[in-house]
Amino acid sequence: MRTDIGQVFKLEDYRPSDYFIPETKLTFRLSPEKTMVVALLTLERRDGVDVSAPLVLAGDGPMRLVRVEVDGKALSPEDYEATPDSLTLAKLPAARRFTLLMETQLAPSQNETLMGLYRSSGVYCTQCEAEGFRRIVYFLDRPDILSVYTVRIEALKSEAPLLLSNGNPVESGKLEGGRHYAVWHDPFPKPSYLFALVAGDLGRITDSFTTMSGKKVDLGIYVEHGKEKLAHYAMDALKRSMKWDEETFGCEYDLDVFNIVAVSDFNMGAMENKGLNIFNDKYVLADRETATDADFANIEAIIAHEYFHNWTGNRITCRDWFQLCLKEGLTVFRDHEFSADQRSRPVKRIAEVRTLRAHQFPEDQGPLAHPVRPRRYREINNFYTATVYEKGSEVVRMIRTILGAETFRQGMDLYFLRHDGEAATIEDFIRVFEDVSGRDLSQFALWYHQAGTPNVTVGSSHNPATQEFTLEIEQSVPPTPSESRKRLMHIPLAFGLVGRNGKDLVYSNAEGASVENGVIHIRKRRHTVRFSGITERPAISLNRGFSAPLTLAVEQSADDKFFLAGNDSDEFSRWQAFNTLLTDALIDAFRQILGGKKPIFVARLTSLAGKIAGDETLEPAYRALALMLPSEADIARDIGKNIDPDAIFAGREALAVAIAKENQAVFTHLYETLQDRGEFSPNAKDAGRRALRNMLLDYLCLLPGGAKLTLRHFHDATNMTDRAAALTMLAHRHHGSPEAIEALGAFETRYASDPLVMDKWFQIQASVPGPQTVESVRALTSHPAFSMTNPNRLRSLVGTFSAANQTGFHRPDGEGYRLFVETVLDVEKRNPQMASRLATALRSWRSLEPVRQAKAREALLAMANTENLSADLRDIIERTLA
Ligand code: 0A1
Ligand code: ZN
Repeated sequence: MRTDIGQVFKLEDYRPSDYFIPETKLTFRLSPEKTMVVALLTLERRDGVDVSAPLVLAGDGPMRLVRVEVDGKALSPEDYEATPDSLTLAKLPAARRFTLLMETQLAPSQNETLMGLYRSSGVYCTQCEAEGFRRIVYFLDRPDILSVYTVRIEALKSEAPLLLSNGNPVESGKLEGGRHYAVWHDPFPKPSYLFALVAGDLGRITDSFTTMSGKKVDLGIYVEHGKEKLAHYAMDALKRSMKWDEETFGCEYDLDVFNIVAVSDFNMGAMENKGLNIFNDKYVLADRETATDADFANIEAIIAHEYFHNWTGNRITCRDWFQLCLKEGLTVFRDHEFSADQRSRPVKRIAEVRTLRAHQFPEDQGPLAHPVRPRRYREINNFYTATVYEKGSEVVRMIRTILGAETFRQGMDLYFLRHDGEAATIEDFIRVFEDVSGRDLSQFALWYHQAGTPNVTVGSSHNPATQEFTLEIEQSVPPTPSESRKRLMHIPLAFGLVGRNGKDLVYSNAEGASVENGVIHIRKRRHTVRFSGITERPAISLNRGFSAPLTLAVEQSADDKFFLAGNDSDEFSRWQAFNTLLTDALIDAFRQILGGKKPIFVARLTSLAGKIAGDETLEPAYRALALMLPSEADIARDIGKNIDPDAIFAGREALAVAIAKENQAVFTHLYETLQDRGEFSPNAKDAGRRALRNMLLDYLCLLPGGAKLTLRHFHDATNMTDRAAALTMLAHRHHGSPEAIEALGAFETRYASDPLVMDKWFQIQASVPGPQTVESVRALTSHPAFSMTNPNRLRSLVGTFSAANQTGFHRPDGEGYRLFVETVLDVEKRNPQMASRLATALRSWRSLEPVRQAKAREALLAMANTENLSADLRDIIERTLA
């Protein structure tokens, strides 16, 4: 484990390497305890670099260096200096090109970090992003070193009949002693983080895809034997992704084969290794019996995401890790667009914004805030964040909003043309859009460079005499760690002036800001924007489609909000209007409860929920999202400080009950009519119907007889979506009832041998609200299906408890935090990356009320005062406390 040495990496320190590695030849002789790796590198000194310049290669982990040769001649140990994290060669040949051979010895079976070469259920696999390759062999392990790889893998055929690496297969054959080999060659120069190897005994499904230029690509998905039938949805998603990328961005696949391997021990979702994507099996395996509609949608999105990286990430990669958003933000944008095209655009947009607010906003508003393109880091693993990914995607979306779809596409074409085969920067990316549009995007670029969620406040007035409608708009960006003074942003604010008939009013002129194609461009602190020719006072619909990731405070009457919630032609803003009304009511309820009062809700609000539920002009998936109350975390974020999670919970439950009571008849009727008929399909339409029906049940289960109704739903379920939804309602809303106990038991018996489904069972129990859940989570850590070493199990139980159970985790006596600290420190010994991800659950500790805040601080200090913390965990803890 790399312990913290306090080294800070800075963007401004970037220097090109003195040496390049045009060619890399690797031979792996695989064995669980003793794997030998021979790396033969062709090195090249950069023009102008002195022959005396030392070559410093990066290393990490318990790898043993057994041999070093330069130009075929063995070096003795005094000719080089090898430490666990570097190999330095000071005396090198005068020739510009020379070879370096290194042999290392590894023990993949002992590797619990899940970085570098490790074993998952007996399968050899690798994870090299960001800095895992250096755990295999010393290397210039940085993304701007692009090399052509040839990989030979040797293994016992009985242990590993399957031998995969990047690129195209070249050769394979038998060896002595029951061993065999395969050689792979990847003609596309790539950085080491995209290297991959898989060897093991796996089942597979195959298919093919013919690209737009008529080239046939062999597709393979490899899974545990017996799980092949669960991989067909992923295969279908892959073929749809390949087609979509050709049609939408002109991006064609470039190798003869494309393989995906599902493994059960994986720190993240998946990895885009060239031609050989490695996936967390959670994002590959699915059928109606084991996967929810949300799982299907995630699989589709992640398969697409990794595939899209082939152009945005692999063909054009990042110059350094500060540019991570260059590949991630852009690729998330692309996968979002793909899902929007495959499913429902407005529903997808609402879901994206909910995720952004749930994960990125708290990050941006807390101690871990950082720009989309950070300027410094201590541990790059801690920058695979919602800011880099999700906000990074929003920034790309804003570029498209500003330029228009057509010019945006021209910019993307230019990006591919100009930078193919390169390691690029955010500046390169912005420049292509400036070049195709002739616009100056320098102020806009602050979205990449400045952390924090901008606040925009808006007031309005209408003068019937002059027929003028005026908006007073003001922007501010709150201070974030290490950036106290902020510059003014260029904010594209999409808007509509909605008239009494629900249609947007047409104005004759707008002044005070540039207003183009339904977008106000805010660039100054204050703008007074005057629209002329406005005969009636409109309701203003702002930030339509969530055109910019900001928090918006509009001075607006309740009448206008209700009007927009029923009439805005922009579906996102219409959802937003109702959601704002719900949030306002929930914040008010929170205050009432803290003041010792019973919250009351206006009938106008609760009955609107019934109208939306039954509005046949809206698609069911949309109605389901509208009826979903803001989460406890959403409410806490909007309240901002002095958070008492118990009061938030009580207020939210009270509103749910009020809505259920008000609409019992409508909801019951709809619930009956929406019942599943016919064949199961995970398509968006059927999933939407299930989502609405389960949302209605979520209310009905609160009424008398609700537990019985929900138990019937559970037993009648013919798919995992309905079964898991009913189980959640019983466990959360009828905790400890005979119905809940029966359903939890039945689920456990049915799925005891399916780890991915048992994850749902852990997740549901870890998120049961209330103080008793700490004890049940602790008890569940001894359940036979649980494992402290498997990231999916850990995330399901401890991750869910700490990140998604507000009342349980933030128990006022600090017991939730104690369990959390124990687990994080235990996990850290094996898998620092996993530990530091778990540890981010305390990032919003300063917004808690004083008693909980003090306990949370104690927990953070307990971790901070632990000796020999990994670089990963120390970085998170110290920034959280700073
Ligand atoms: N590039 C991957 C994310 C990823 C990053 C680090 C990993 O190491 C454990 C794994 C995956 C993606 O964006 O999907
Ligand atoms: Zn990615």
